[in-house]
Order: sequence, then C-alpha cells, then structure tokens
Amino acid sequence: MRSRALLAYVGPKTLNLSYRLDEFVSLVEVAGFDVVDLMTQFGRADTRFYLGSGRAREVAKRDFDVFIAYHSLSPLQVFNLERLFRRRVIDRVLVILSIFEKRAGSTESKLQIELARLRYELPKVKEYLRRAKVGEQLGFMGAGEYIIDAYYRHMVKRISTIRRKLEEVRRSRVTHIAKRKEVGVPEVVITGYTSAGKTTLFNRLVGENKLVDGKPFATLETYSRALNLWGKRVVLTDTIGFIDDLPPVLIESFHSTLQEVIDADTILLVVDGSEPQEEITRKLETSVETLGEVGVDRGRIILVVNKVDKVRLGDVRYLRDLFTRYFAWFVPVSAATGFGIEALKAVLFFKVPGYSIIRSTGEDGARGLRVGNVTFIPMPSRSNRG
Ligand SMILES: Nc1nc2c(ncn2[C@@H]2O[C@H](COP(=O)(O)OP(=O)(O)O)[C@@H](O)[C@H]2O)c(=O)[nH]1
Ligand SMILES: [Mg+2]
Repeated sequence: MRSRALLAYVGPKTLNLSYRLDEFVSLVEVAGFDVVDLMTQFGRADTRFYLGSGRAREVAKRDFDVFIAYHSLSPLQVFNLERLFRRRVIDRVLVILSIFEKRAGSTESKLQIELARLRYELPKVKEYLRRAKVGEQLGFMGAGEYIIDAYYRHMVKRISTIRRKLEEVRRSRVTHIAKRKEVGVPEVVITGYTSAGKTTLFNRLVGENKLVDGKPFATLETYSRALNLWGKRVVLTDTIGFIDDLPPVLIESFHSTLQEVIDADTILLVVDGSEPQEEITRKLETSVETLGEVGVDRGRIILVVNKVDKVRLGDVRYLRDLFTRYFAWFVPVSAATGFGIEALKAVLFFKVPGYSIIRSTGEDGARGLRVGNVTFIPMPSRSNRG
C-alpha cells in the first residue's frame, strides 16, 4: 500500500510557483506516495517547525503517514516535527534521492547516490546523537544513545568506503563505456523536464496506456520497451529527466542518472509547449546546455514539442522562432491526443542509426514504411548485426 503524504511549501510567493508546486507533487507521486494535500504558506519558514509551531500543531491532528517539505529541512526542524507528528518527516531532497535510487543502473551511480544520502542524513543523525547524549527524551525516533552512536559510526565508515570504491570505479570507467556500445539494438531515450509529458509520450509510442485513474507514472517499473518502427527495432526508454530547483547536494547524483541519456543513440528532448515563453526558454536552454556538458551533441537530439493541443494558434509563430534558435527543426506532438505521433515515429525511422534504409518501388508486403508509392525498408547495418 502506498503511504499517504501531506506536502507543505513555506516560502515566498514567486512568479512560477505553481509550476514548481506541480512538479513537487509529480515527484512525490513518482517516488511512490499518494498525495493527501499540499499546504502553502507564504513568508519565511520557521527555524524550529518549518510551518510555525501553531500551524504544526494543527497539522499533527490530520490524517497522513508522511510529512514532506518542499525545502531542505534542518536537523532541528526534522527533529521537532517528528516528535510532534509521531510520523516520518522528510523533504524534497530525500524524495528526489529515492527516485534516483530506483533508477540507478551502474555501480558508479548507485554508489554516488548512496553517498549523497549518507552525507545528507549525517547531520540529522548527529543532532539525534547530541540530544541523546544530554539525556533528552527522543520520542518517535527514540533509539537509545548507544544505538544512535553505533549508527553514526557506521555511516561515517560507509562514507569513506564509498569514496574509495568510487575512485576505483572511475578508474575503470573507460572500459565500461566501450562495453555498452556492443549492444545490438539502437537505443532511443526520452528526456526533458518533469511533467513535460515524457511518460505519456512513452506510453503512446509503445502503444500502451497505463495511466490508470488519471494517475501518471504507473509505468515507472517498466520504463524500457522494444519499439518496432516498420521493421526497424529500437529500445525506447523513459528517463527521469531534468528536475527544477535541484538541491546542490544532488547535482552529482543527477549527473549519474544522465548516463542512460549519454549512452543513447538518439534522444527525444520533450518540452511542454503550453508553458509560458520564459519557462520554455529557461528549460530548453538548461536542457541543451546540460546535455552538451555531458557530451551529447545536438545532432543526436530530436526536439519534441509536446502538449500542442493546449497551444493557442496565435502563439505558434513565436514558439517556432524560439525553438529554431536551438534546433533547425522540431516535431510538434500531443502525447495526450495522439497528434503528431505517427510523424514522430517516421522521423525516428529515418533518424535512428544502426540501419540502412533502402527504397523499393514495388509492393513489399507489411515490411517498411510506405510514403506515396515508395516503400522504405530498413536493413540492419553491419555494425548492428549479431
Ligand atoms: N494537454 C496535454 N497534457 C498532457 C500531454 N502530455 C502529457 N500531458 C499531461 O501532463 C502531465 C505530466 O505528464 P507525464 O507524462 O507524467 O510527464 P513526465 O513527468 O514528463 O513523465 C500529466 O498530467 C499528463 O496527462 C499533452 O499532449 N497534452
Ligand atoms: Mg514520467
């Protein structure tokens, strides 16, 4: 059964807050929680209770399993809230970490993410230890001093072990990359910001709709599927993608989740075309820049502009101008309605490497992509056989 989460944002009322909060809810859902409610409170966060002690006391009476704060909580805030709620208290950083953990493929990224978690949780455990030492009643997390101390020592030791292992793994990295390229079938990955519609597009392309009960992300466990494009076989993968407002402690872990994007033959970069122009520009710029930094050149990227069902006709021209500043062309789609999906498949058919495509003017049965009276037939190229 999924835990029921109560979400809270305490902070300034910024311009694009509603997008950030939508993203927050999506992330919590991806991490496997059901969202009971999202509370917002504008102003400065309380140093002791995040929400302020009065509001926190009201929240304590509500029905939920986990309390999740938008901002990174200090050890003191976690301590106070857990004691008051007698339930688990976490923050957005830990939510993102758990999403990363689920998807970490390589040894390196697993180690890196574990390291981030340990480093993030260490101060909290230290705070518990400090309080246990002065004989304070520890309430919900109430382990004794001895146990907390042992746990603390274990964490410190584990951190140095991981650091050493990471060094070793990094030294052998080159061989790792060489190995991955031997896999026969071309890989196509979908990336982009949270809520751009990556999972909806993934489901649309692989011809399945697992978005039951209006809840997205039901397909998290099966994020890789074979896709047959008129005889051309590719593996399509739905990735975590980019996350807004990424806490600095997670930057390294985030980069290791990019590995499946880095290794792909073709990348579908999905943007939500229905967002305000500034949001689109900011996200597109950051994605292209980040991908460039990790060695993904634009030639491997296909820009997919999603949610065109929500784009007003009058906005089409500036959108086109905006996108063509980064890419010579792009594919407009609506993953929700299916608009443009066949065109996107055709683009993939011609663009994904690993096959030669031959033209045939005769009838060629079910194989190949037919355009007018010409059929294009994919043939695995030599490097792709076996
Ligand atoms: N209007 C509209 N909504 C869409 C479209 N594609 C996805 N969505 C919605 O956008 C939200 C985020 O979609 P999702 O696929 O989970 O995004 P992801 O975080 O990138 O995987 C969901 O509520 C989808 O129903 C689209 O083409 N049009
Ligand atoms: Mg998704």
